[in-house]
Amino acid sequence: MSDTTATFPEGFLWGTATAAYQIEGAAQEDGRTPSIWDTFSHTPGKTAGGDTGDVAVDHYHRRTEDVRLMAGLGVKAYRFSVSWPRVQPTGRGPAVQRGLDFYRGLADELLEAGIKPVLTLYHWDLPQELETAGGWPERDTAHRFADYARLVGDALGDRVELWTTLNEPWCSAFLGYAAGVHAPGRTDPAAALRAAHHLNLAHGLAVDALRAELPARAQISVSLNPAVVRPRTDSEADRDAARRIDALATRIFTGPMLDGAYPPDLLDDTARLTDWSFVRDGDVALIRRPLDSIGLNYYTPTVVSATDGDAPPERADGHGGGASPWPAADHVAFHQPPGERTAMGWTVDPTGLTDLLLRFSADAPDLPLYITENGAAYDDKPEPDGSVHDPDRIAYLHGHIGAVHRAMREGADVRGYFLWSLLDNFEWAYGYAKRFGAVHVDYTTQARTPKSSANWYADLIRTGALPAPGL
Ligand code: GBH
Repeated sequence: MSDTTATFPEGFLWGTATAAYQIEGAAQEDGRTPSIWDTFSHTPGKTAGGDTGDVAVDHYHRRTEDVRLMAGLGVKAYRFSVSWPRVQPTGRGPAVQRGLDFYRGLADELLEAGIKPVLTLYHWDLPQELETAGGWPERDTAHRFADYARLVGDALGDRVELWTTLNEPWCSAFLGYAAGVHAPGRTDPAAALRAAHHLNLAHGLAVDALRAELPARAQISVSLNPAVVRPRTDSEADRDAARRIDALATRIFTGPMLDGAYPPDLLDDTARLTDWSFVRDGDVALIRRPLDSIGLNYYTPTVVSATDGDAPPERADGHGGGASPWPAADHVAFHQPPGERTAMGWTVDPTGLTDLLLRFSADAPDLPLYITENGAAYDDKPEPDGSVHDPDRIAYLHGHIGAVHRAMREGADVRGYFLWSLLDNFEWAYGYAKRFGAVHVDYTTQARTPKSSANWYADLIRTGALPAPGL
């Protein structure tokens, strides 16, 4: 075997990932009530083309076919999320059995197919009633989340071993409450910081709630999207801009979750917006609960520089001239890193993934790591014969899975990789215009067609070896 072939350990967990609101549809069936994403996507001007998740890719009715599709690819694990308003429509009170039955049935079908279910409790679909009561900026929402975690833990603890509390709390807090480009679409940076704290608290309370419900073999994790922040130059000002963004993107979560404190520099940087008095004595102890692993989602790095505050910062973060997702960081400019881009406009840079893994490996040496999301959108178009060729996606995956292997060679304890996404789906504010799937979906017929990347991924899973580039 040539030394350019990267071989992964036996038992490495090769998976695919999705999220409830992006794929399920059936928005009004079996007792489900609106989430903040139903409200947001039905508000004119919030999503591309006015797209909504009402139907999405109809996974609620095509679950069995989708599991069969994964079995055909030889996928070892499937990361999905539970729709909170399907299970607990008002965000309070007893569970709806039909809602839980859907996920119990899904887990059963996965287990029968030899696929490990990996369950995320929250991938952004807060029950609208809880937002109406104040949403994540309100402390009570964290307690509601712990109750919900208990219900789901009780219903699925016998079937699911791998649990994730939150997916990307950064997006929930800062895209949802500061930039307003995600639901609930608010643009209040101080509220976003409160939301971040209450998401942290929700995570910690949910870990305890799950531990109380789940058998001892269960593993509990959280999926973060730490920005891989690079200063544009080595100047002190640019390095300070990178430090500030790192605090807002990553250490605001890992500080309390892993280290037991909010970073002092974060508290200083944001002092003009809040005195952080919403953090009560004892909160950080509630947040820092023992975890079994960390999930990391990675797509592209972030390059920043300091501006003098006069010129409007060049924004390469997809938010145009709108409100910033970065509270109290107006003098930080975001730059498009050079290189090839995906259909999202995100630069392809696998070195960021190696850096991310090595950073977490150094900062949390006792915790195994999973890549819980990585992938790319491209403008895939079916050939006349219906087949879909996506060499760009294969190259992207090749580069990034190679980057995972590189981090492992340098000592990172990486246990699995989840391709985002199994299917083309509702890409949030971008609607159906951006296709992340390894499997193509025809949005008229709902027909599923594995793209060439799906077959490439199936070969990788089968052999456990990443061929040298070009093979
Ligand atoms: C993930 O979000 C989601 O978990 C998943 O549901 C989604 O479909 C997938 O990725 C693809 O988008 O421009 O300032 O927001 C990733 C969201 C996008 C958040 C890039 C950070 C860069 C900084 N990330 N974004 S900014």
